[in-house]
Amino acid sequence: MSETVFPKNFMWGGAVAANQCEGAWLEDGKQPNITDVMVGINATDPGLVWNEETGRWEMKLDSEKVYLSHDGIDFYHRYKEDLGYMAGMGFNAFRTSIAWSRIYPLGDETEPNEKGLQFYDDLFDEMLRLGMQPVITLSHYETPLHLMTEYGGWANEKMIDFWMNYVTTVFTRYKNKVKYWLTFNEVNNMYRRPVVSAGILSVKPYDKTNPLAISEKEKWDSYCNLVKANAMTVKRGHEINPDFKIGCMLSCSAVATYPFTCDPDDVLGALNLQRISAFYFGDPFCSGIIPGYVRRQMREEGYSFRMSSEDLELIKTYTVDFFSFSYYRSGTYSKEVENAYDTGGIRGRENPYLEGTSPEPWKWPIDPKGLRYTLNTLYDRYHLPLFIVENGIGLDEGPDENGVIADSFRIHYTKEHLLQVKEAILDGVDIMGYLYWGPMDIVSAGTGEMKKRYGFVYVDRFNDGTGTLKRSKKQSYDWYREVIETNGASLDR
Ligand code: BGP
Repeated sequence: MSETVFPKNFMWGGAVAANQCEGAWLEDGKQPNITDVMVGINATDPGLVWNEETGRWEMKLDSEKVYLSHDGIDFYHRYKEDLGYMAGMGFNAFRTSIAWSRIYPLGDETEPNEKGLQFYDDLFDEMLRLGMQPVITLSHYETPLHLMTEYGGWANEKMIDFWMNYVTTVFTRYKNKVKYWLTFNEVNNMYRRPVVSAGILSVKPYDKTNPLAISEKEKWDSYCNLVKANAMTVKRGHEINPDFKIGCMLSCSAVATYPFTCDPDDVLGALNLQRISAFYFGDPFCSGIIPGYVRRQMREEGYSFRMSSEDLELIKTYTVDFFSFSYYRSGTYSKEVENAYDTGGIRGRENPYLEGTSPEPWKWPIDPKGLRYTLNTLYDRYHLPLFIVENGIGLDEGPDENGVIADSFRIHYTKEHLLQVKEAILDGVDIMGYLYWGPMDIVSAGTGEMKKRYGFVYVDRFNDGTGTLKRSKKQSYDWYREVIETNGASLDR
């Protein structure tokens, strides 16, 4: 009996996103994407103002704010050093995104930006040279801003053509370098963060003081366009390279939503939350259907569902090859309280049975068994290979007087979650791999800060934008290296 439960071809590594690490936000032809006008995707005041003259939203950054993502951790210029650190841990896979607006800066061009294409050629070459499979997200909250201000983003079905032009370009360009593709990062967060998650702006706004205000019609039009585009992406990808593995990518912390009591209202509420937060995209992407509970929600929101029979046939035929997702924490549903949400998932009543939460100010609940629950729930529902492409813990930490970063809490968090991945493998769940989120410190998605550090590698940059950008190993670096080297066997020691 081999010393480990993890399959020998298990993909071990880490994940980042272009908008949270590359920087170079306007370099080599790149134009802004929606995250470039926000300090974190939870921001309630994006840098957009309505111009009555032009009848458009336009970018207006706040001089009082520090947009850390504009320089990120300078991955655009330092990726060889960073990938060297990743290779030092023995990664055989590395996830990042292609910034759509490096390839088609405005989004509606017919010809791509060669400098943008060349950057990702160089990046993927380096990953392959170091023995890492690229796992590439086609859009990680990175819709070109011009497509949103000019066309309304995904609320406009023209987006499907712009998207397919982009996807065809990068599938063709990298068809011999990239095998694993993810479509829309956490697009299911549309239910609470539609502007960033689904790349939508209201071009006929009912509230010209609030760019985040979109109508139910714009939301559901976007949903239908995204579901169709996802199927067309799978179709096109397999035409360009039949060996491509194309997966969806959903935020699934909210799948681990527990009923706070055995009151049927809490049980039904928890089921409904799983549906409206994750399954409403998982079902079309994986099972090729628009489920009845979605059509009921549409009806109750006054939206007349109008997908043609050809489109319904398309989404039925071209479902994804695997299901990838992020998991950070679990939550509870109680009919007694108003539930809140952030990049980690639902925040209802605190679960008294968990070991605790991450430190202030984020206080994300720590629930490793929630990952085993989520893996089994998703596998039972979709019977597709599952790929954990985000799991990690953000901590406010720094070097001690000897320059050591003793991040034992990160080792604890990651070990406990990996032990539950092992349990799920023993449960018979087909798991492709585990990519730790933020293997080097990068800019937080939710809050746009550097203070929330996920990395095994520390990056000397701070919320005020100062710092040398120097990289250094934390104690968890060698711990994770050994986990990979032993293919998970060291977890049991
Ligand atoms: C997910 C995003 C990632 C990542 C993660 C952690 O929603 O896909 O971009 O950032 O959240 O969230 P945060 O950075 O806010 O801690």
